[in-house]
Amino acid sequence: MDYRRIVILTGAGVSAESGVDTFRDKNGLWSKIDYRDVATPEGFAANPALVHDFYNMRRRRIAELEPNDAHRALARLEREFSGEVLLVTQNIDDLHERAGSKNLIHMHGEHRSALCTHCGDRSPWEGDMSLETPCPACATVGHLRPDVVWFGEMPYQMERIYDALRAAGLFISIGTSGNVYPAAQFVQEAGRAGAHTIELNLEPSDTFDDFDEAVHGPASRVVPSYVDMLLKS
Ligand code: BV8
Repeated sequence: MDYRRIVILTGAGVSAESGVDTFRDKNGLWSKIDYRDVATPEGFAANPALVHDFYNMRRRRIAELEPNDAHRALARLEREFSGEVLLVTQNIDDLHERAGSKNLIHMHGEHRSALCTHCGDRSPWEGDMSLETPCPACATVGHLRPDVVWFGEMPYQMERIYDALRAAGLFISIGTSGNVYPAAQFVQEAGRAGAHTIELNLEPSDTFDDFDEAVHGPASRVVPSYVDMLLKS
């Protein structure tokens, strides 16, 4: 198993044991609120205050939480693996960074970032945001939005991600249900380019059949043991 380059995709499941809500599980976020109202440009145009409340609530919650053993094991893999490790997350939380991951892409944006729809500036953001909040760069009011990728919008750094998938020797998918595209299609992209593909998830995902291998169980258990195995091999 001589993998030179590893690409890892994570979803909400990697942060579940830290207390971050997932989206599509029984008591997931989308069972409490319609994603069209809070995670689409149309929803934001129709009711920006509702969307700001939704992301302000999640930003406050995530600030109280800590990374878990799965986040820490992935940071250790990046530090100790002799080859290249790229971590692509669909999550907007900052638990991977707080666990020490550096080579990281937030393809769906970050809750600790603000995007101005007037000047296009993206700035680090702490605390609540509202329609009255002036843009840190152009100072205009009423144009600030959470810097997250909503449905119908183009995810971030897609070229860099596709280049890495096509050069990967190993593709690992962790804590994602395989419902949302283009992320759900990454396993096929990597597999087509010859990568070995493995799913580490609580249960089989909707793209389970696309993987060469799978280990099912809580991320805080299956990720550290898989990383141990990789670093020993
Ligand atoms: C785009 C915002 C053009 C931030 C999110 C093709 C076919 C069909 C539809 C489409 C298609 N192409 C595009 C679409 C439309 C759409 C889409 O996919 N719709 C779906 C619903 C059908 N996609 C888009 O609009 C995307 N943009 O396509 O642009 C384009 C096309 C090609 C190439 C480039 C561009 C934009 C999508 C981004 C939307 N924004 N979030 C936020 O508020 O957070 S998506 C949202 O869902 C989150 O970001 C999240 O990451 C993503 C996926 O959810 P998961 O992370 O997988 O979470 P989920 O709850 O579903 O699953 C959790 C999993 O963890 C479960 O499997 C569970 O078993 C497991 N688990 C739970 N606990 C644990 C665990 N595992 C381990 N341990 C545990 N303890």
